[in-house]
Amino acid sequence: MFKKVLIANRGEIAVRVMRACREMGIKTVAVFSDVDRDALHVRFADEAYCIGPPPARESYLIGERIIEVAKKSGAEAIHPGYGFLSERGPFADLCAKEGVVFIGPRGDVMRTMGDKVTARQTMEKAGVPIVPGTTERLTDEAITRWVRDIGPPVMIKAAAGGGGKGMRLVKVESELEGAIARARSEAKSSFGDDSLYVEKFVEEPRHIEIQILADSHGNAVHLFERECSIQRRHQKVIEEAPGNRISPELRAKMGEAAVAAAKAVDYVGAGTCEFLVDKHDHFYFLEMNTRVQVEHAITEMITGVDIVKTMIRVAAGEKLPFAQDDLAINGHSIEARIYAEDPDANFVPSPGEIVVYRPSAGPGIRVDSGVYQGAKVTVFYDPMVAKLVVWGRDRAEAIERLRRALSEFVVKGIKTSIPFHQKLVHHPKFLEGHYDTGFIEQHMAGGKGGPVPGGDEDAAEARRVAFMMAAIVAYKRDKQRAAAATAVASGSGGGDPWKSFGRRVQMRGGLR
Ligand code: MV4
Repeated sequence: MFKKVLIANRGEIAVRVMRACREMGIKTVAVFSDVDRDALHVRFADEAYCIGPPPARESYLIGERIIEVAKKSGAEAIHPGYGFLSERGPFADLCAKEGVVFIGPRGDVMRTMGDKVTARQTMEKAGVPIVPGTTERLTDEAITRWVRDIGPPVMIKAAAGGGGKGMRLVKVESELEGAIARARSEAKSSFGDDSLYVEKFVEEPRHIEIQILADSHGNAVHLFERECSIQRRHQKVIEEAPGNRISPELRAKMGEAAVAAAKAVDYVGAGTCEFLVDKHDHFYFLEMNTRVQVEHAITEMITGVDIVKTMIRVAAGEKLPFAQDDLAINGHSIEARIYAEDPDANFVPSPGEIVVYRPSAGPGIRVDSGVYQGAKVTVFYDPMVAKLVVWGRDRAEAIERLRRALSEFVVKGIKTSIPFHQKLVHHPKFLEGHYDTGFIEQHMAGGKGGPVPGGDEDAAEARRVAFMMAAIVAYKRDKQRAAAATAVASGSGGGDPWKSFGRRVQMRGGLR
């Protein structure tokens, strides 16, 4: 087993990975940007290295620098968490070349799944049902012909896309020409690749995903499903495991399909197959996420499997410690993602200092968080501050506990999405467990954002970028003032009221 692992991430997932490492007797190395000097993940690590300025592309996304820290610190492996470098094929390749173990699948597997057209071809060959549509990159003429043949409604999607970017719904043929043009230009500007393909539109779908784990000895298992249909503008808000109204037969079929998907690409590590499930319980492969996901914890709660420890074990070459028949569902789990956003002001980011922080606790509660009382939430990174995860013997008990936990969670100094969650967990449709991906739009006032991305999303992105630009200006100004005023005390521990496991190191010379 590895003796030391570098965690190339921040926030709650970095802390989550460090907890797995600490249980396994593995030393941890954190990396951090200038603005994260006092972040929880830095305090949690046995050692921590500053890797650059706040914008991710100048710090958390610089693979070469992170590998340099791995070598300098003697870490044998890198865990990428989610986001940042986690699904970048070139980074996994670079790790392999530099002799550092990447805790995740190979770069070529990420590329196969990252390109939606190649992924569809691969799944079709493996016998995994895909949404009816094309498995080639198409010219405008070919798209038009295909849509005339099969008839609307269809979805035009970017081959390089995913998560809803570069996607257009075409309800009538007259919309086609404009939709193709907009999808191409959005795909070009977002991904630098304007290749498109077409799928039949699945009406009122549910988003059901299957967690898989695979080792390098040819073994793969699934850990059942998660129901992730409650999303707002392609951002998940609530997830449940197991799903609602999923029959044992459907569960078995979807699980087998996900394992077939993993085996088709010689997958190693933790991954997730996303499916759309229609009204008739037909399911269709949508995409595969080749990383550990935010919502992995609810699967841990119902299976008792530590997904993060398992991904570290298989990355070290160990066999999966269980077979499919060893796995079963116990109870019900729900996650509420708590964001630093104002639900009463159209979910604008709400950065600032967390003045009071008192997370929920007690029976059936797990809180995975990257913050603490006194910590600052900036606009540089994802606004999720905590995951509130509950477990109950059945769904009714899980909901009781979620309501209780939401009512006792205290965050002051910033606005959070907690009030939105409180409304949501009292909605009759939620209580029935009878909902699809249209839930927030149809049932939650103020949760604007349709099933199809449009100008709204661009506006939200523009607003986020504007926030970040303002923050960079303010950050530089504050830094200059601080430098002029005094030489800053270095190292950790001195007067620190919070437990820190290790030392923070300011990289010099080669690094910055
Ligand atoms: C679809 C679809 C209906 N039909 N594809 C949205 C994000 C991206 N991963 C795929 N998405 C969708 N693709 C076909 N052929 C509906 C969606 C969709 C959706 C999917 C999962 C979860 C939430 C969603 C919200 C709106 C639309």
